[in-house]
Amino acid sequence: MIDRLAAQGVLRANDRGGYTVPTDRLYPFQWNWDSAFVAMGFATFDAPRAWAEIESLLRGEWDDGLIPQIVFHAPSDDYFPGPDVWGIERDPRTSGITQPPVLATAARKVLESAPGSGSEARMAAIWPKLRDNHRWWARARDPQGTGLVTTLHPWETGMDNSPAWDAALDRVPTTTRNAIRRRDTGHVDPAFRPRAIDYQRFIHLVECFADAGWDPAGMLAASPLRVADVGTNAILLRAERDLAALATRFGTPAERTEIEGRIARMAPALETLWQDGFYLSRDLISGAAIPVRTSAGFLPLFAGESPHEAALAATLQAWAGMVRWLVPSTDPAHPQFEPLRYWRGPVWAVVNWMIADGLRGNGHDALARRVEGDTLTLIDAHGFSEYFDPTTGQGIGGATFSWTAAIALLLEGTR
Ligand code: 9WN
Repeated sequence: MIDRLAAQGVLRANDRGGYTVPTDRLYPFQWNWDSAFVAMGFATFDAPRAWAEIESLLRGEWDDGLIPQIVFHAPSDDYFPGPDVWGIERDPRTSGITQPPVLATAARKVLESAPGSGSEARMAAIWPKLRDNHRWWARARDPQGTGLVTTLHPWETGMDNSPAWDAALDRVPTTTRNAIRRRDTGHVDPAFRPRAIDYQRFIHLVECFADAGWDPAGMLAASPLRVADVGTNAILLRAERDLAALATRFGTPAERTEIEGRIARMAPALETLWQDGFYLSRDLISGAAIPVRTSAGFLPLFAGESPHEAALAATLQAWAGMVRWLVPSTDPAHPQFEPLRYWRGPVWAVVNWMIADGLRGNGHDALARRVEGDTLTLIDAHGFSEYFDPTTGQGIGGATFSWTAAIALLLEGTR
């Protein structure tokens, strides 16, 4: 049994006054997709606080509609790279890249879980910002209108050191102007974190974008890493569908038509990522499919109805035969699978929640229950850890993690 009060306590303890840090010390600022999940978690017991989470994230939105990966509401020396490495002068200070766009999905869920009590007014107030953010994705990251958005940094995928990015990252130089002063490895065992060379490339990319003046067209042109991430594209398509539903009440008919136009482009484009029996990200520099199966490849189920639901369910069953706990972040049969190292193998509760939702939406109730049940059992046994070893269940990374607590609250009651 999940201890609801303990889960609520994690969110309360990580509340820094209207925004929630992912966990104490390791991540001392507000992160984009973390806060979307956190808002849904808060909505299970405190709707006003859920809206505050969304509103505080949106205070970081840029005039052009970018919702940054990180909003640096208050200073902290506990994390690298801090605001000075990004060098972006605005108030509040932010990073200059983004993360998977779960926010419209979260806003819809918060609204539906707590109708009344001021929710409609708060939704109406944030509508223009959500709308502008979805326009930003289309304009800044798909200027040709292909239906697939481009990701420029592994941090934008939220799955930073996934083996899916290894080959694309190999082309990124390791030189940096900034000295790399990692703080994460002082909080967590380095064996469970990205490697030093990954960080050199992560920072090289940040400096490349700073040199482009954070201008979207300049960044796209200059970036030595450009991928169509299946996870980001699936999450964005789902978010567009949730935005379209919100538009019927909060937008204009023209805005709804505009969103439906994007959906009509994106849904078939997502299907072009189906290759060799799985959804694979595409390297947009080489043009080739990235032949690494990861948990992101199940997320088109979360985007809507998939013509490949049966094959995906069969693949997930096959993975279940290779590890004890679903869903490992990398195919356990892949040579780069590492059960303890961050996005190279461990189970992440937020990804499980999206996959389970997608399985259910595609008629695979039993498998959805298996994924939800594994998630709850892991949290029960090992606490609100950042991620879990899919072979032993061990909780790894930061403890008392906000998004893990949020997912526990969302899933409690499903079994
Ligand atoms: C960089 C906060 C974030 C998550 C990401 C996760 C990790 C940051 C880091 O932590 O990324 O954004 O420094 O490792 O990969 O998904 O949003 O929890």
